[in-house]
Amino acid sequence: MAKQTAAEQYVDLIARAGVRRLYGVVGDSLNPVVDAVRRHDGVEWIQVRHEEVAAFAAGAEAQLTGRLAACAGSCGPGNLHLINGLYDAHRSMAPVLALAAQIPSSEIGTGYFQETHPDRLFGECSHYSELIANPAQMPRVVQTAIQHAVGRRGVSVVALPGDIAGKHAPEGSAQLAVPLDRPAVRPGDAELARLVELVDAAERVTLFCGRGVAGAHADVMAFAERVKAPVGHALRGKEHIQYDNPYDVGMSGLLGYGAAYEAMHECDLLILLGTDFPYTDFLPRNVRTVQVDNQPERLGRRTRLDLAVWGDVRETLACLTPRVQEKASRRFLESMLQRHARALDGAVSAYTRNVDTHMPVHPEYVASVLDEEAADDAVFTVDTGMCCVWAARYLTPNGRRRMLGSFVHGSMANALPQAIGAQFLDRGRQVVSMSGDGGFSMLMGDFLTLVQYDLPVKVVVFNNSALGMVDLEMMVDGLPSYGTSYPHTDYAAIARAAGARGIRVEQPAEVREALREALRHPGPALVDVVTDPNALSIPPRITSEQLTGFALSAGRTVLNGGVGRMVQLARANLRNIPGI
Ligand SMILES: Cc1ncc(C[n+]2csc(CCOP(=O)(O)OP(=O)(O)O)c2C)c(N)n1
Repeated sequence: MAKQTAAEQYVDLIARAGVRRLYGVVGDSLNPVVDAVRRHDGVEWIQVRHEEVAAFAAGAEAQLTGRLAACAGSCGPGNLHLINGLYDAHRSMAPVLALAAQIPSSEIGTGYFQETHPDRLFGECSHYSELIANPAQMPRVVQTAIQHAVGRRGVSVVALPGDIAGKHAPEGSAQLAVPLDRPAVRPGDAELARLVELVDAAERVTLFCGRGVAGAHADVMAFAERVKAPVGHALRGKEHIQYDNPYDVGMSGLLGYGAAYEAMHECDLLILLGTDFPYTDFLPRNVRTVQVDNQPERLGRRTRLDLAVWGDVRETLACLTPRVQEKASRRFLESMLQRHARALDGAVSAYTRNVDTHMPVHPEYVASVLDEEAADDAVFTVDTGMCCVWAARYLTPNGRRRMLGSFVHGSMANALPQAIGAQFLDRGRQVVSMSGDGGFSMLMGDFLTLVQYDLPVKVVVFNNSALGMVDLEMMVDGLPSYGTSYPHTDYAAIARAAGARGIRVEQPAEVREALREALRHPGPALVDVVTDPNALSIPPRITSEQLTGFALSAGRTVLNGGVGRMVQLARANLRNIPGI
């Protein structure tokens, strides 16, 4: 094999680890790597407009596939721009390898032009962050970085000075031993035995599910049936557990709805399955609680536990279900299903009145029509802000749709960049970015990336000319709105000027046809819907002490609003109850 440069070896290694795209912006110290990508058949360079977008896009790919994805930034400001997207990827447990190009190695430590220390800077948002100071480090440091990202699920960063990138790497092909399939984590026998005892001793069991139930739908359903348990979820559990679920009692949390809160507080055994749900005020204090998670550091950090079980949800339930006694009484389950249906019946009427004539257009109406018109396997990316509320309540999961957001890191402007990553992964799949006007305009430059690569992403801008979520926080806190409004902007005109399809919607009657037209359009399209900034009603029981940003809250349903097709699902579940 011909001698490779360190840059060539890097690209070869990531290609072998399954990386197909390297997102980034070129520049000086990064040029040898980008040139190596140009000459490599297996990896494509994706030229974005802002490195933060590169990191978000790689994070989206990794979240959708569970496989390694990659991004890169040039030295100093170039890689510094990656940081927010890398935080998001890391906290979403997305395996992402970031290449942070570094200034010439001879200059490090001298205050040189564009000098930063990426190996230190990225320490907090990565499992591994190392400088390659000698080309001989190349294969082993990159392999270690990949193994950290894949094995521990998060970000790894390799800092590579431009001069080292251009030097010859050690001869011979680079080594790479990356296990791609995750092992199952089976809980210990003693923990399982104690869990069986607790379940058998309980009369009313409730399950509360987070993202850790991914891939365990059938196991959760089988266990819920055996112990007649209502099943609630956190936002990140929704896409994995709410569909085909006769035990569904909705979502808990600030954006929650339905009877999840009641089911969690009125049971005598609460089992937290694969959730790191952070709002402790929503968790009961006087209920026996078990937590199951394959990351032991999460056990007990949100609430006091009677039992901590270190294991995969799937593996744990597969061991547990056959060992626990089947419960005969469905009384608790049925009463919670009824409470859930009643709660949703009340909620849905909050916005459906006059919705097709209400001006400005009600954002909940847009979300509900989008839910009906979007494909059964669509990927929705959801901006932080009010779009999270609309997505939580109106997107109907079915096991094939996916929903990505910045649900742990909570960054604005995530939706468009994540849509870019999702669409590169599969150009044939429908990808819809639910963008706030604040979020969209924050990283709007990368709308041009859609046009440049003819990516058929559909951007739906909920254009309320405001940082609406913050307006709401201020209102609840008794503060006057300040620093939250924008002058009105016609994003459809901007989209058209950029060379994409742009559709402006000001009338409710236009919503459905505009969304249909955009979804049918073969290329990038943006639907700019002028929406009502006063879209949510706050229940009177919320006081200023109770809500400080997202941090609060002792209430059950904090934000009132509709709940879309979930009403039908709740009613359908009631049909299975005899006598109703
Ligand atoms: C990068 C970043 N900056 C600021 C915030 C604080 N913040 C959270 S939501 C939000 C408003 C979002 O406004 P917009 O995108 O217009 O959506 P809306 O809530 O109006 O639907 C702000 C400023 C944040 N989460 N992330």
